[in-house]
Amino acid sequence: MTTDTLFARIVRGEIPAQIVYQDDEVTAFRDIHPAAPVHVLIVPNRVIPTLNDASAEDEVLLGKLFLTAQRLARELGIDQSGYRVVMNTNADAGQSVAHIHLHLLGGRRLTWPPG
Ligand code: DGP
Repeated sequence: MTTDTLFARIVRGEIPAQIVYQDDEVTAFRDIHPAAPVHVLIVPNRVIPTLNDASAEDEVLLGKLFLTAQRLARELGIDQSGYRVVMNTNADAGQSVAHIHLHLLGGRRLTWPPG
């Protein structure tokens, strides 16, 4: 499994990004093409290419991605107004980086269903 994804390079500090949170397991940074006033990507530091590749061993890590989104939503002031957490998988969903990432979106009224 490759460890050299674009997001792994951001995690390692080799590519600049506006990091809003980082610990030993997860990193959160601003999306370079924000689709909403708040648009943060939350990634595991360890590469899992797609959700299809996750296993029971990743259960706690996947939960941590969501709890990080919850905390950042609060810290960024969108927890009460509302926010969306999305993980795209493979081509039909538009996944463009093979390193799983949660999108945390908020700060405006989001439409549903997504396109
Ligand atoms: P997805 O389509 O779900 O794979 O989302 C990938 C997101 O990654 C997309 O919204 C744009 C963002 N992105 C791509 N390249 C970079 C980068 O170099 N830096 C940052 N901060 N975000 C990036």
